[in-house]
Amino acid sequence: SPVTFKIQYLKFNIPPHMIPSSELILNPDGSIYHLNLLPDHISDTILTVGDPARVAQVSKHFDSIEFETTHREFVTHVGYYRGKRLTVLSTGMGTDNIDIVMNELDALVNIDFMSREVRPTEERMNLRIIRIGTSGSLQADVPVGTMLATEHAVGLDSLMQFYPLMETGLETEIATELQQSLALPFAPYVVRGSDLLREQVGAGTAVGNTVTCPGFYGPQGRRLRLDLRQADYIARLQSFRHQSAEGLFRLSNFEMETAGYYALGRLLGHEVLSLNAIVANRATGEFAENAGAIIDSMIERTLQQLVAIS
Ligand code: R1P
Ligand code: URA
Repeated sequence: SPVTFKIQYLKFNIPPHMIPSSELILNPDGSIYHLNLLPDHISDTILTVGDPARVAQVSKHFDSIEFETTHREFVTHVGYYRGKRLTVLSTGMGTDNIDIVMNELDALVNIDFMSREVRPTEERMNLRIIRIGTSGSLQADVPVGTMLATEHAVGLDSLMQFYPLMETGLETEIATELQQSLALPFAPYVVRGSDLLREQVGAGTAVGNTVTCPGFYGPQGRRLRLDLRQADYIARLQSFRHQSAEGLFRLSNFEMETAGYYALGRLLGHEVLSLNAIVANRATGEFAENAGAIIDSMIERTLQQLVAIS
């Protein structure tokens, strides 16, 4: 409980409002533990990509790069695109990495590293975080080559077992029905992303609902040598529908990070948008021959939109 937590701190002479070194871990140069970044390094708009090699695919469009760093799978380039300061950062794969990225990005702007205190509410900053990732479509009418902005994300991973995410009535309804329809032994979490960012940065792209999976093979219904627990898992996802006053909800695509971003964005107060380049179609069995070109055009489009709205 919070009381036990405080008592434990006092035992070691740590004032309760200070975050101890074992939780806010800083490197000898003062940078945050995994991302290797100092607060001054980042901009208020951050583009995130899964693949470390995709960072340069984004920053090659920049007018100039002012800072670069690499630590594990986290590669960061900070620079200017048509006068706008942008950060592009790779996250690696999976929501376990998104837990690290979102908490550390938030710490960079909302925790004072000197005093180790959370900044007062009026000084807190809301970041704009835009994921540019690849994804597999679940529906035949969302073909390879589509650029899709996620409205609702469905988390099949366990990250939200550890945080008190508040879901809306609609999100809870969808989660409950999905658990039944998929016969899952656990409840998924459902979370809507930033409407503002989707309308601005995602303008002109398809809009869909994204399933975030804790794996690429079994959790996305792929079979190489292993059988799945449920042979009709993909069919169940494809045919899931929820009718509400807001319209008909269906699932459009699969990937591995979006629900973690949207849930932590809501909890921490950052605007988050997930953009998906559809490179596989699970209804038709296709994989894009030109995945690199699809991602390239999504990167260019996103950069242009960002400049147009600011
Ligand atoms: C799997 O191949 C990876 O591709 C997708 C998934 O979310 C997962 O990270 O995104 P990225 O292309 O951004 O890595
Ligand atoms: N990324 C995924 O996670 N799944 C796909 O099918 C394609 C890209």
